[in-house]
Amino acid sequence: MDESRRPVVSIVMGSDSDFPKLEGCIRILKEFGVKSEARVISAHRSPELAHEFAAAAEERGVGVIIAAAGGAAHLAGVIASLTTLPVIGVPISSSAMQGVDALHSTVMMPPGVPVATVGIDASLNAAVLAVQILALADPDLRSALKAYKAKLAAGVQAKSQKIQKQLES
Ligand code: RP5
Repeated sequence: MDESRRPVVSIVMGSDSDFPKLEGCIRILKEFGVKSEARVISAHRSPELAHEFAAAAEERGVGVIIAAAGGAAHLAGVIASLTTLPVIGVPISSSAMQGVDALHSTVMMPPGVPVATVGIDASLNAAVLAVQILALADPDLRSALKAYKAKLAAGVQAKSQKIQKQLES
């Protein structure tokens, strides 16, 4: 594959029904200019594919894996058991338990096999964390992250000013 087109972040999800919850993740990675790919892989419905994917990811040049799943969410954990790449888990609120089940299934990993778990449906944070990991070896990404954080701070200040104006009027 043409090196410049290799995905650096691989986003995997348990079902296409999870895809709408990954909109924030995809947007942030695009904003930072980080190449990504998205795949549907199920730890339970397509376990061989999950194994194949995890075993080959590093060799394909993937740096960080973001794994999103709902219900009894084992996708991130299974992938983390088969690779030394950092795996970020996104619990999805797709079941009757509104993602609490997926949160516990994703975060409660055994010692030695971590999954960096973000909040329920918090795929945007998964992307920011992925960029922060990649930024360790990329000064341009580090600068872009500093600008992003400065924008967040400016947004808070603007909200504060808006509230103050409302109180004064
Ligand atoms: C999980 O089951 C998926 O990650 C999804 O959140 C949920 C429902 O999947 P579908 O029945 O919509 O395929 O494995």
